Amino acid sequence: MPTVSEQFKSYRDFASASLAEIYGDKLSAAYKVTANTLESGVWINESKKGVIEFSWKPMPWDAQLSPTNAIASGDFNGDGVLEFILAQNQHSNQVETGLWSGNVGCYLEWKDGEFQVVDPKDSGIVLPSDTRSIQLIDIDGDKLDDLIIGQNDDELLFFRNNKKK
Ligand SMILES: [Ca+2]
Ligand SMILES: [Ca+2]
Repeated sequence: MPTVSEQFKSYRDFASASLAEIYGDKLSAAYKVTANTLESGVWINESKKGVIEFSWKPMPWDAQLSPTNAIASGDFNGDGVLEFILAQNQHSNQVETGLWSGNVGCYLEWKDGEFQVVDPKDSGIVLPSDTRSIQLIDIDGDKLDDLIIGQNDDELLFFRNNKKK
């Protein structure tokens, strides 16, 4: 809605406006949907013989700071358990929404049935832009998965897994 920037001269005016003030009479004709949760998380398969069952496990608060566009999982540290790397943020929103740049990506380990957030200075994974995709690929032929990360309107990023064999 390009008219929003003309209609509201400050972020304060926009932030304090009601939906009716922003959308006017178009609001009553809008298609409405509802969501039960907006959290990022995983479905855990807890099926037993003859009984299919999944449980929902939301990711920790750190992972909820920005929308997640892609997730890669792999045993990046070689301990036999999967880790998760989240590509996050969104910079292509409409003007009334603004940038969603709440996180620098997220690296999660799984320990004792819970996600553990690994600090970016320890994981080496820093993705502050609008990251949209993650692919695992062994770039250097050492049989360890490395990462190629796609960013919206920006260069590709390569992360080499430097875990010692
Ligand atoms: Ca692991
Ligand atoms: Ca490699």
